Amino acid sequence: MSYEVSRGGVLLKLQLIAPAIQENTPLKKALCPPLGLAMVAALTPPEVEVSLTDENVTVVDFQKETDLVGITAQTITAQRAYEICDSFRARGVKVILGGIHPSTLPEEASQHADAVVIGEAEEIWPNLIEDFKANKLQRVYRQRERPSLLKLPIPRRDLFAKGAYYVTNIVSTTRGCPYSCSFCSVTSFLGHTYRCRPVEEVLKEIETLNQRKLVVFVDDNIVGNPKFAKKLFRALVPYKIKWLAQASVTIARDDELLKLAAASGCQALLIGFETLSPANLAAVGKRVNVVDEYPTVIRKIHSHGIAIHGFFILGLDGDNEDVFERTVRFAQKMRLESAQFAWPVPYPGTALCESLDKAGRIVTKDWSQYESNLVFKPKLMSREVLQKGRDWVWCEFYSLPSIWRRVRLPRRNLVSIWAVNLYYRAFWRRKFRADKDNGKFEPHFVS
Ligand code: B12
Ligand code: SF4
Repeated sequence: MSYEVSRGGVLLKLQLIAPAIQENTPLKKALCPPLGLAMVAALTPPEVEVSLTDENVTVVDFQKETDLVGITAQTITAQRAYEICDSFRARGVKVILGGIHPSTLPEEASQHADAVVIGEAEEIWPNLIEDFKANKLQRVYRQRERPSLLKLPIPRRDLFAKGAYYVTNIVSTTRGCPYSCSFCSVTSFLGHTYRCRPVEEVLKEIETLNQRKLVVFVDDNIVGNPKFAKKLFRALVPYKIKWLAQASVTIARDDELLKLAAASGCQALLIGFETLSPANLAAVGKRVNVVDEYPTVIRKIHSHGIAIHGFFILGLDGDNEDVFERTVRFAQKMRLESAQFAWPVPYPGTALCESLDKAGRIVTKDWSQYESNLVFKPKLMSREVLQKGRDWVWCEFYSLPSIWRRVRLPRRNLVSIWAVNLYYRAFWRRKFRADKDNGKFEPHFVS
């Protein structure tokens, strides 16, 4: 018996949910909305009524009339995703899990869902909906080939909660990465090949954005294919947008590319420098980076008026206790506008996870702790030293004298850059205060 017949021809109601990443939600505002779910919504046949709940900014309504629930999960949200799955299933509602974590650990996800979607949804989702309607849902749907990025539908941004995000204009133009850094989930999830959307289709999507002032490209590396990037940047010039994206250091090796990025409205690049140690870089397989080049890369990018948000990892296997001071002084000296300092997180499916697991160095597989807690034993220092050192680096980098020294000079977007710095400063101060209340170490703020 088909689903329409059993419901007397009524519309099918699908609820898509992004689980909260932290306690004390909903927040007044989150950074950005879940683009993956907006894409799943766009892939859904028109006879299905779709709603989208981002638990970071709204409460999940478990009583809402719903025929099918689709939940996305990263590792950090997996635990919460499973709780939501279990609640809906206890009410007899069928639940589908998708996204990077269920794709990596489908057997684990299967224990909480009626079906698991492994990989990108483009080719799978419409068939899954047909199976659901015919009451023939399979346990696992696996993407056979990486979907082409040709003629992708436009994500259903109309489903995002209004006024709930700092940035709503997030756009994806490419998928995959030719590199394979041991700590990164991207290659195993999206493949080694770098797939690009047709530039004309990206432009059409940009034209649908409500206010196009600031666009964030969520690609892992906007310049992974320089030919594509140049075509995109040239085409963006007349749109007069401002944009941000992640990029590799290679952008500074190609003057034309860098010039075009600046001309097309690039305001800031998020760059994974990761480490100042060539041995660490080799060990994690980040072949694209050359440490000696970093100062030139930074100066060149700055000379085009583009700000840099640096990503650094502290506590890699070649790091001893001097990594903290060395890294923060470098980031300060180079006047990075902002930066993040993480410890290695052994996400399932990564080479890092496999090697640490084999060596018995992973201390917990409670996914909710991945990111917020140190979940592995570092090689050349104790866990406590890494914890304290990482916290000290954040305090030092976001101390007022440090912010002043790094960003005082007249430059583009000065107000936004200060706002980002003060946001990070406030965020970490709050966290350290909470840690102190819980009896944990509280680092000393320089000011
Ligand atoms: C943009 C982005 C962000 C943004 C926005 C996040 C958001 N609200 O969605 C911000 C900056 C806020 C962010 C934060 C974080 N991120 Co992030 N982020 C990304 C990035 C670069 C792109 C994601 C994206 O939008 N892709 C485009 C959309 C269209 O694709 P998609 O989401 O994968 O969805 C497709 C499929 O996965 C599938 N799908 C997804 N969900 C579902 C659900 C169902 C039911 C179905 C059927 C299918 C399906 O269908 C979609 C279409 O094909 C990815 C890297 C990557 N390439 O995946 C990292 C990535 C997802 N982030 C990562 C991490 C670690 C984080 C943080 C924990 C970082 C931190 N230190 O705090 C936080 C967590 C916050 C959170 N949970 O929202 C890791 C996750 C690793 C893991 N195993 O969990 C990734 C993979 C980066 C990496 N290098 O490893 N992130
Ligand atoms: S860290 Fe960057 S370069 Fe390395 S695999 Fe991930 S996306 Fe690619």
